[in-house]
Parts: sequence; structure tokens; C-alpha cells
Amino acid sequence: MIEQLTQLKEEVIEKITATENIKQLNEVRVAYLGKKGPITDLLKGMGKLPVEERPKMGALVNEVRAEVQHIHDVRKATLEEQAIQEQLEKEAIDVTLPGRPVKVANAHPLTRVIEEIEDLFISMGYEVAEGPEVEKDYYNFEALNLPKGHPARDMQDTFYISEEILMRTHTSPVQARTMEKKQGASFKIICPGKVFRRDNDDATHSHQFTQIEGLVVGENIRMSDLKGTLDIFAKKMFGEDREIRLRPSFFPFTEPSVEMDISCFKCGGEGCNVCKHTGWIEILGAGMVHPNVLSMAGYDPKKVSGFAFGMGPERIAMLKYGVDDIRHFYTNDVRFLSQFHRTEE
Ligand code: 2NL
Repeated sequence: MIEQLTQLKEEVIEKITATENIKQLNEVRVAYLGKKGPITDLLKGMGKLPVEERPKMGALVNEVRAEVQHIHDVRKATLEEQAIQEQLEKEAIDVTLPGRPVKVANAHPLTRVIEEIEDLFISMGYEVAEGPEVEKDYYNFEALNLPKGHPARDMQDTFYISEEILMRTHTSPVQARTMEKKQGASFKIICPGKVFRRDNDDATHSHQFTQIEGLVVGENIRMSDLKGTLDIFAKKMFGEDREIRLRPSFFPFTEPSVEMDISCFKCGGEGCNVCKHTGWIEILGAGMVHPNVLSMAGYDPKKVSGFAFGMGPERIAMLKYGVDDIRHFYTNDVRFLSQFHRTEE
């Protein structure tokens, strides 16, 4: 029986050592150490032994069982550790691999142009002013030296809400409101926003578009201040080697009025398709604030003066990015907009 026990011990140790996973080990444990296993059988069979041999034999069987149990426990710990390691290896993330590029949404090209212009003027001490898109006839026309019946009112076909309320046709009413609010104090503002005109949409016209106007009011504001400011603007937006040119023009709210051209940023003035072979590109309108506009807002035109300018961000963006149809800005076609996206690495 001792021999049988020794053989059984060797057999079960061999089986335990050969197991490759917890499942196999469990099977061996049930088969050898379980209630129906050979060790239990041995204990049960002790009844056949002479009485004096039973305690010795019982102790021996228990010793073997304890030893086998210990070897089982050690194997179990080893296999469990091995399983954890395998799982960790399987789930390991290689943080040194390059990441997948993520498309990052960008501002709309018009917003970008507007913010670029805002930033430039903010750096020169201007404040950004905003106002209502649904406006009073008074601020849109009257306060800007365009009384009822003025021929220039026909120049802008207007969406009227009622006789006195309309969709603003330019951002100038924001400036008229600001002048009124400042009560004679000097200031520098830039006014971006949506404007509306009754127009048939085509490649260069839209019934809704954007505008940025600037206004500086104070003592001794001169034409040379306007010219210097516009020169900085032209160089920062279109390149340091830009030159500007002022041509006489007319606006009801400025006197004198000018149109500003920049030397062509594509050909440098030689003549090309962008500047239509003139060497110059028209960018904006400007002028010295009309004395009537100043006095209507409560300023004394004998003591203060001002300059103003206005431009269309659509036109600036079309020139800067080579866009050939203004409608691209409003249709939200991702094939157009994604060209202004950056891909972050
Ligand atoms: C253009 C020309 C311009 C102004 C806008 C203005 C506003 C006030 C007083 C005087 Cl409150 N002027 N604005 C002046 C000259 C030109 O815009 O071509 N815009 C697209």
C-alpha cells in the first residue's frame, strides 16, 4: 500500500507539473484529490488494514495529500500569474506608435478674415463694437447724412420691416449709435457684422453679407492719420511690400471721400489676372467723417474730426484665398469649407 501511495504521489505530481492552465489543473485536482479520487479511495480502504497499522498509514496518506495539495497550490499561483501576464501582453498599448490624425474644426473663412482684421485694430487700441441687425431708419440713414428723399437711398435697396424699421444695409448705424453714446468723448472702434440688401444673388452679389467699418473720432484727426492707418492695414493683411493708393470718391457720410487700392499682391504691379492688368486692387472706401454726421451725434465739428472706412470681408477673403464665387461662403459645402481645415498631428 505504501508503494501504491508513492506511485500515486509521483503520478499526481507529474500531472500537476504538466498542466498548462487553471482549467487543466482543476481537472487534475478533482480527479486525484476529489471525493471520488484515488487518495480518498485509499483512506476508505484503510478499514481492511490491521488495526495497529491504521494510524501510521492514515498519517502517511494525509502527509501525501498535504504535500500534493501544496504542490497544487504553488502550481495554481504560477498559472494564475502566467494568465495575468498573458492578458496584460494581449491588452498592452504601444504608446510609442504614431497617433491617428484628427480633423480639427476651424473657423469659417469669413470669421477668420474678420477676426484677423479685429486683432490688428485691437492691437492699435480700437474697441470692437456691435449693434442690432434690425435697425431704425434713423441710425441706418438719417444719422449718416442720408435724409429721406436723398438720392443715395436709392443706391441701396433695402429690406423694410416697417416704415421706420429695416434690416441694416451697412454697419454704419453701430458707429452712429456709438458716437451718440460716447457723448463727445474721443474713441476708436471697429464694427464687424451682417448687413442686408435687396439684391439678386450671383457670383459677386448676395442679399446678406458682412462688413467691417472703422471709426476714429477726436481732436486733430487728419487725413494723414487715415492714410497711415490704411497703410498698416494693407501691409499686415496682404504683405509688407504692399503700397496703397487713394483715389477721390463719394460717400454721403464722409467728405472728402476716397477709395483705397493696394499694389497687386500677385504680380507686384506688373499686371496680371488678379488685378485685371492694372497693377492695383480696390480694397475699401474711406473718408473724413462728414460734419453733419458729427453734429447729429452731438459732436462739435469745429472742435473734433474723424475718419472712417468700410470694407467687405467677403471680397478680402475672395482675394486672399482665391475664391471665385461669393455663394461658397453661405452654402456650407464641406468640400469648400474643408479646404480651410487644418489636420492636427
Ligand atoms: C465701402 C465704404 C465706408 C464709412 C464706410 C462711415 C461711418 C460713419 C461715419 C462716416 Cl458713422 N463713415 N463709414 C465711410 C466711408 C466708406 O464704406 O466701400 N464699404 C464696403
